[in-house]
Amino acid sequence: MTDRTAAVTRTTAETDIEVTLDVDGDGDSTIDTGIGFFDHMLDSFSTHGLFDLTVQCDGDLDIDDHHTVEDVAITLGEAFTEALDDKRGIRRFADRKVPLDEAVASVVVDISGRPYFEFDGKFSQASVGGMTSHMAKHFCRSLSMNAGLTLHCGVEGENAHHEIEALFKGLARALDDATRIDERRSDVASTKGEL
Ligand SMILES: [Mn+2]
Repeated sequence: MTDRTAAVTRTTAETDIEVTLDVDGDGDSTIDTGIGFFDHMLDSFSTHGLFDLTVQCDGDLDIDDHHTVEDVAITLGEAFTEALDDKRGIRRFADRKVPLDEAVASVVVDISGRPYFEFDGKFSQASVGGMTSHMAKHFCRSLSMNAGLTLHCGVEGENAHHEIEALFKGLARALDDATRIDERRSDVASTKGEL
């Protein structure tokens, strides 16, 4: 199998981002976005998806967390698109439910090349650390749009730290499953012949 890696840089007036990704890694990460809780979530995503991930973001946190979280998701989505290339042999579909104490997140994904996003649930507190809770939903949407994912997420609980962390873990596990190579499949998992 060829390497499934990517290195993507993205610079705008709002953020300056470098992401490297190895889909077939072992969960090593170096993350610095300037938002401690967001770093914790990306570290968790790497650990539970067994993705090697570096994220360096210099964003306009003097305004708020919006551009930083959104643009990291866009850049990470572009990295998945680049790393998965023609998506030959991948399982494509996956679903995971992950609990964290009272919270449960569900993630259903199709690496379809057809971006579509649905979200069911609310976060119990408005923010966690320096991250606005609704930006966790926006992260998933932006990842979906830029990695070409059909993505359905849901979350319930009483503690937003738990809710968001369960969501990132569920996203990691579902994407780990969906990106696995099925050795029986020599082509692309689509009757169209492409994804
Ligand atoms: Mn935590």
